[in-house]
Amino acid sequence: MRSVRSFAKVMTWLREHLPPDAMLCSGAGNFSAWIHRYYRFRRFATHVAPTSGSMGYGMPAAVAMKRLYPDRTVVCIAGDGDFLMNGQELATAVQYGAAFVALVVNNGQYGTIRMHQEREYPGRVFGTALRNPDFAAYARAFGGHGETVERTEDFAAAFERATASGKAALIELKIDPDAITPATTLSAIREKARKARVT
Ligand SMILES: Cc1ncc(C[n+]2csc(CCOP(=O)(O)OP(=O)(O)O)c2C)c(N)n1
Ligand SMILES: [Mg+2]
Repeated sequence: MRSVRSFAKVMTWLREHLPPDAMLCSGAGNFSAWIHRYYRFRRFATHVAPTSGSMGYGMPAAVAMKRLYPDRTVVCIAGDGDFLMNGQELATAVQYGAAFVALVVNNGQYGTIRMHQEREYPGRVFGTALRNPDFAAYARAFGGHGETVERTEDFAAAFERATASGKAALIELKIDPDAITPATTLSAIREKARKARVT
């Protein structure tokens, strides 16, 4: 399966191309580590995210922010598990003409939980794999704009098309499930945990 090799490059592209007053909305999951590591917030109160770490927050937040600030760029960044908790808010976005762009960071899993599983019980994976829909088709079914990006270099054009559509838009980013944090991989965490268990 092809995948976006560098989510870091996607985030730095956004850092360099979004206006300083752009609003980023996100929920919870390991994907958010890339926002904190690579994006640069240049205005007060431009990151709308839950201090409680609740998943599903980004989509309704993005609808609200685009309604409050129709002239600003609003981007929701969601994990695949995160998005599926409130992705149906696309209906509200389309109904009220809230044209923001949602990025769905699809690694096919509840990555945060899988990371904890590998660290505490290496190789013992339970209930963290996700069977996902075709996210782009899902967005189009609501009357929004939907695209799938499988290569890092295709992101910029997809983002520009999504913005130019003038509709609520979704871009699915296919991400390598092994790329679990900006600094390490699932395989490395598993190996480290296995070695620590050998007595
Ligand atoms: C409402 C809610 N349910 C469960 C959790 C526990 N939880 C934290 S992160 C996570 C998985 C996130 O998966 P995903 O959105 O796909 O992001 P990834 O870690 O894969 O990048 C879960 C289940 C939570 N924070 N909020
Ligand atoms: Mg995920």
